[in-house]
Amino acid sequence: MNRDKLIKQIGTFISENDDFLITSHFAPDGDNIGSCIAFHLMLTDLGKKSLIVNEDKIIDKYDFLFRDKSESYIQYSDITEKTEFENVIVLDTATFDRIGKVSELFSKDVTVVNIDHHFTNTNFGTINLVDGYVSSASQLVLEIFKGCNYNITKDISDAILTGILSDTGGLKFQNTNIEVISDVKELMSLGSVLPDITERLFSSISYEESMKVNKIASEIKLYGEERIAVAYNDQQNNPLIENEPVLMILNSIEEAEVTLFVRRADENKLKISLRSKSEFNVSDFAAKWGGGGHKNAAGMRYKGTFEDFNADVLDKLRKVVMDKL
Ligand SMILES: [Mn+2]
Repeated sequence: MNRDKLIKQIGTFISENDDFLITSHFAPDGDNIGSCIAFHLMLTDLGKKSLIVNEDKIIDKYDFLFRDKSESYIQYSDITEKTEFENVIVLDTATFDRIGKVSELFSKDVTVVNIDHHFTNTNFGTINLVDGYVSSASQLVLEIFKGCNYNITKDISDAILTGILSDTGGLKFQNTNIEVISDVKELMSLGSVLPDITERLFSSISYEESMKVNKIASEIKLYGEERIAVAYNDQQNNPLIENEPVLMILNSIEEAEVTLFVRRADENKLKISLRSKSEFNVSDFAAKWGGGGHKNAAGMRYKGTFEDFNADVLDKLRKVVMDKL
C-alpha cells in the first residue's frame, strides 16, 4: 500500500475509535518517549481517551514533555486494574516481543497500528507504517499528523523534536539528512526551541550521575588493532540512570570504530548497546544473539557473566572486525 493510503487508514482508525493504548519497547529512549507523548497529546486534543503504558519507567528527564504525567503514563507494574484495549498504537518497536508484558493488555480482537523506522521490523501490526530510511519514529509521527491535517501545537512539536534529536544524537549521526533538517525547521516554526531541547537532552546531568559516568569512562577498554572500545557497568554497584552520557564519551573515542556498552542488570543478565561509525553493521552482528536495531546502532541481551561475554561475543566481534579490515 502506498504511503498516503496508509496514513489515511491510520487517520480513519483514529477518527473511528475513542479509547487508545500507546506503547513502545522496554528500556525507553528519547524517540520512544517523544513519539508516544506526541501521539498521546494529539489524541487528547482530538477528544480521545489515551494512555501510554511501558514495561519500564520513563525517566524524569522527559517530564517536561507531559502536560500531566500521572494522567498520561503508567508503568506496567503499577497497573492495578487490567483493561483490555482494542485500539493500540505501537511506536519505535522492531519486534512485538520488545513491548514486553504490555501485550497482556491487548484484547483478543485488537487492532495494532505499528509505526516504526527499524529495517528489522517484522510488520506485526494490523496496519504497518514502517520506513527504515527515516531517522526516527517521531519523524513518521510528524508525517502522519501532517497527512491527517491535525493541529500540531507547540508541546506536540516539542515531543516530536525530542524524538528526532534523540535518535540523531542531536543532529550529529549519519541519519541526519535533508529531510531531518527540513522537519526540524518546520518544528521550530511551530514554536519549538532547538537549543532548549538540545540542552535538556544532552547537556544536563546531576553531579551524582556524572560521578557514576566518570567511573565507567575511566575503565573503558580499547582494542586498538580492531578499533573496538568497550565500556562495562555493573548496575547493582553503580546504578546509572541513563546510558546516553556514557555512550557519548564512548563514541567520541577517535581510535574506535565499533563500541560496546555492556551493562550487568542482575545476576548473569547483560544488556549491550552496540554502535558503529563505519560500514560495519552492528544490527546484523547483534542478530546472531537475538538482538537488532540499525546498521550503526543496535542492542542485544546476553545470559552469562561479563567474562563469558568477552570469551563468547567480544572475541567473535574482534575476529569479524579484523577480517573486514
Ligand atoms: Mn527510534
